[in-house]
Amino acid sequence: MVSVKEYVKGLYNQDISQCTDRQLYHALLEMTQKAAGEKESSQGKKKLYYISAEFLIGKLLSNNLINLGMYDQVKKELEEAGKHLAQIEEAEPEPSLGNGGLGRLAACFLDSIATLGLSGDGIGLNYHLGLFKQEFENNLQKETVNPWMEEHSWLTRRDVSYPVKFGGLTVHSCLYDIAVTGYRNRTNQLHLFDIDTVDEGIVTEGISFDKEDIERNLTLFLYPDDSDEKGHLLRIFQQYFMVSNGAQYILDECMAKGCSLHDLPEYAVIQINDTHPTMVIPELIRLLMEKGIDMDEAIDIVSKTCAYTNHTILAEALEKWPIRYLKKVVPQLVPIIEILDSRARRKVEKWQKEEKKETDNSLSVIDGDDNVHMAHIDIHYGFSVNGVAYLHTEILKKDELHKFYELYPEKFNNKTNGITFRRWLLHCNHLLADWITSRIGNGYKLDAMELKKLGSLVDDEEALRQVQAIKHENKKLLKDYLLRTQGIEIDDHSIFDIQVKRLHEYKRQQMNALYVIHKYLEIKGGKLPARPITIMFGAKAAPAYVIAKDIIHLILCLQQLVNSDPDVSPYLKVVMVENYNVTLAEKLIPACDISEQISLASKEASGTGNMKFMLNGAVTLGTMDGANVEIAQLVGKDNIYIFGEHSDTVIEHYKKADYCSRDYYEKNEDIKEAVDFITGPKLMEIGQKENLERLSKELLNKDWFMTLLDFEDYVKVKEQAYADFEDRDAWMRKMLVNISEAGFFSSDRTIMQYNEDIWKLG
Ligand code: 26Q
Repeated sequence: MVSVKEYVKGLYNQDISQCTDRQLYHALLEMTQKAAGEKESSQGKKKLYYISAEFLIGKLLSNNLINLGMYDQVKKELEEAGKHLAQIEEAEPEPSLGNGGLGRLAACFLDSIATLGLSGDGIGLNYHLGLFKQEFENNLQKETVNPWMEEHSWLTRRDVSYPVKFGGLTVHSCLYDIAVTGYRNRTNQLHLFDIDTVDEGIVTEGISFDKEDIERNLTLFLYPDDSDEKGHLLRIFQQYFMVSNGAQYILDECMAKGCSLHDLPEYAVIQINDTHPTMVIPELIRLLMEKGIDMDEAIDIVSKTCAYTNHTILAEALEKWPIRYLKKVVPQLVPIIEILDSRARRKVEKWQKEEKKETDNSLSVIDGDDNVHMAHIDIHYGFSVNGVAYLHTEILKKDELHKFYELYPEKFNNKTNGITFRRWLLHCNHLLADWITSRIGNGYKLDAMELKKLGSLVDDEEALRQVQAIKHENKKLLKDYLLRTQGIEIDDHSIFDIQVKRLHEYKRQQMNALYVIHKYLEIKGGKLPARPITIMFGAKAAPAYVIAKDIIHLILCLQQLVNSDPDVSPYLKVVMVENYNVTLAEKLIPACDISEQISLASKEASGTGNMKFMLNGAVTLGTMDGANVEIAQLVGKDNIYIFGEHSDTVIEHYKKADYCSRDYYEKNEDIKEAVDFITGPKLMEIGQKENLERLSKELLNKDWFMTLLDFEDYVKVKEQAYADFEDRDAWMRKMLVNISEAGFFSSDRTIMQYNEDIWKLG
């Protein structure tokens, strides 16, 4: 490897010490890109294409330096010249090309695919502005643009272009690649399609823009506000643009390898990340027919090539598009989708007759209201359907997709999510990673199950003290970072209780906020906690999601009230970090004591934040939902705090429609007091009447995600966790058990399972 010193000299004719952080960032970016380009990326016969509307990759510099084995030398050289890598990293913009879990999962998967030496690329869109940037103003969320593309960036322009035809408009794509470095292994590619005519200048106020100017807005934003028809149409334009480019690229690559298109499934497997890329199925069929393959065979080929991952059980999140939208945007796909519908209907009808089942049309592609159900296309015309955690897959099979499961039992399988330990341990928590290495060697970096070896240290007092010291050091680092970047002050001797994730009612940030009110009132009444508590939140709400924004408003008002009350603030602090993103996650997670995973049981498909916290030695406070179930099983009941109603009971409540939040409000004085406080004089003075009243009404009259049902148990178990925190040795043991059992959640394990069961790459 060429030295940084030499490289910088060649580039700027300067010494490292004379360069700005920005200059050094550019130099390191170039060096890293060159090194990545020299790695092997030879193609086997069969290749995986992971197609996804989101890849939440986060900053890449440190991650790539680690994976390429350059990190230590670069850091040393910089330090010798008085520079710090952590500082230089701050010059790197974060590409926010995803909303949350699903997008971050795709990024973790690309890391593992390359690390395992598998042949597999990502296919997505190059959103110029990514997810909006969140700002707080008057205790409300405001959205602004979040540009990330610069002259020097990780994007490499490729000499590839495809025509993509929409109803009434043809555009010509361009392609950018981002190198995906594997840990000490090959380099793969993330292919991001774009068009040259996108114009950032069309953004007017905040994140408003002309939704009909497709040539200028096609890849401008990730998921534009989708509350109206124009927003939905733009989303379909984006989806088709992605899959048409993807399909053309895949066919070209296969043909270049000498594949006859009849043998496509031997050369390509396409993993469809939720329903957003579903149109790749009819598009591939269309392209194969254009190349002379008859329809029956085209459908057969595509059905053997595509596999579908489901990430949600929320019925309202399952995509269905009115056929008239598709007629407008992608008229050429409509006849194909209609044929796919009639074939599916025939198949279902025959099966229902044979099995003597009642006939119904609930499995059709197009329903009676002329809506196209994207997931139904995937299930009928893909060869694999997987959920993302044990419980999630079970619920799909038993409830949400039960009939499909009966029809195609062989297609259904579970692939419990994972996270890449390179980013979520080696990069974000150097102190812990170095300590682990000193105790059990380097093996865990490629075989995460080796972390189990740490289990034998639970009775080693020195080890416990070291783990405690590392956690405290990370808390101090977070404290400094929040003070410097957000002007927020926290006490590093307090308990760090953290809930960071997208804002959604089912994730129940509102329950945590109600707890804050409860604790505030207790402290006001003279009941003081044994140790100060810092409750931290980080969350973006979808711009059009009214109640989610009301919840943010409540948290921000509580932050103002609690932190400015001299009776309370020495014991309780509320922190809502602004613009929660991957970069902030990397600072928050290593510093966390208690990880809040409090979704309503049955609603969180998996969660992946829960895994990141566990790996970094936080103890989970959560419901038996998503992958929490598997965490609980691995660490045992003494090392996790579980509360709340069981998923079966919750599902029953929905079926019977017998949950009434007001009953809980009337019955329980603590609940009543906390809910009343939302619209009481103290918060009304700080906040907006309209928002607070709407939220309070929602909790009392609807509470669709059953906050009040679980509140009492939540308070009880949370208090137990806080009390247990005081037995420092016992707590460190819990931390160690969590770290040592986290190996299962390495995305390397997840990817090996995808490969063994679904992709079968050579
Ligand atoms: C759909 C239609 C129109 C506009 C937007 C969307 C849309 C966008 C993003 C629907 C869903 C998403 C993202 C979903 C998501 O992040 N799901 C999460 O996936 C994680 C990885 O599997 C799981 O861990 C989480 O439990 C799940 O919520």
